[in-house]
Amino acid sequence: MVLVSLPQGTGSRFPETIPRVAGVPDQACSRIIFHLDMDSFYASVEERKQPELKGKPLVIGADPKQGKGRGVVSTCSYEARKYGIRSAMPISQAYVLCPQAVFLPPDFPAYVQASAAVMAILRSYGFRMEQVSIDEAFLDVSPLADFGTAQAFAEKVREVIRNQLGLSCSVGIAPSRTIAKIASDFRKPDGLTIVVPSAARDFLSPLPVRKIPGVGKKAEGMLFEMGIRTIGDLARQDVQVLIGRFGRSAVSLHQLSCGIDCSGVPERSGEIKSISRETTFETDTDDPEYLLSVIDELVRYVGESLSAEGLRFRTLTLKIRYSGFITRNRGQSFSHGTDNPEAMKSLAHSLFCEEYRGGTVRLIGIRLSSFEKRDVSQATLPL
Ligand code: TTP
Ligand code: MG
Repeated sequence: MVLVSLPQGTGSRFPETIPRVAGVPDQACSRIIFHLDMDSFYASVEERKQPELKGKPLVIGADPKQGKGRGVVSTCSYEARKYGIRSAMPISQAYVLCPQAVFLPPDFPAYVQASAAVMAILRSYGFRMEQVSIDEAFLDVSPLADFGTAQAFAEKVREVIRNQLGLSCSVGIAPSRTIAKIASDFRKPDGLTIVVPSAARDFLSPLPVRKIPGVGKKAEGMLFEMGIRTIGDLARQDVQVLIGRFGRSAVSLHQLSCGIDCSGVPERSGEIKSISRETTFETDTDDPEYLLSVIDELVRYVGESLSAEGLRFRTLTLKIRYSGFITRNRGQSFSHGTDNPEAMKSLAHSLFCEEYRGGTVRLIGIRLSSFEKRDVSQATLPL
């Protein structure tokens, strides 16, 4: 566990308030946000099924076909990461980096089931909760009143997940959602990082700007050109200069870099509006066959989430972002809800064939929306 400046034995001294931000009441910022992210999730579920895989480099994704395979890495164990393998990397590249790794195809039903078990544990504590992906969720644990109690709570949750599910996770606790997310990533795997309000700026300062959620390769490149590499560099930059370069969104980015951030956990709207998954390529690609294989993987992923939620969808939207940052969304709706995987796949393929006229692609995504509850007594609707 990493404890960032939690005053010794003084849990009850909290909540502190962070420096006042113009126009934002102090109260809005005195939150305690908990973020949990499972460690190498798909790979850990596979290791739980086959314990003999533990300690070996393990890659989950497309078939590498002796280095000739298409498709991408979904994730890999921390042992495989030592070889430079990462999520979204072409599987052929992963094979070159570590041919002796164990390569396994994804077993989505197993991951959806493990995810549901993790989320049920988190939900059982009764805090406001937001699940943001298959393996991560935020809780607003402000009712615990101080960071010391929140730390004890996080240790308990991690122990329950380890004992009941045999899986490890990393947790960040901080005064805001964004800082909690950065904190959970700070000491992965199996880490716990607490950032009290007064330590937020010092915690963020040495981290690379890329650690800020939403700062991707492109924004990172622009910041590098300005000589900004760390979040501390960003904090020292004149905010007007940043606005000139990035627009108004630079204001909250700059405030965050100074440790000032009020993002919280939204009220659960009750109904799921969409299920989506996207992949940003390590290297932009213009290979349609490869793009289709990635679409198949994304379709499988959203399809499993759809069935875990007991839903049918009517609208599928394909998103393609080209290298020049032009983004195109193309969607189509069925007249009836369906959860048929083949229907999903063929619609996604036909949208791709309509949309794609060549050019290098940076990101591709699939979104399902317009849901209906699945009637369990009904058979799967045909296309
Ligand atoms: P992540 O939480 O991003 O990754 P992870 O849990 O494997 O590893 P970490 O310890 O760094 O958190 O994603 C959760 C799962 O989502 C991951 O196990 C596989 C899947 N996934 C993909 O299929 N493709 C992707 O590009 C990414 C990033 C994740
Ligand atoms: Mg994870």
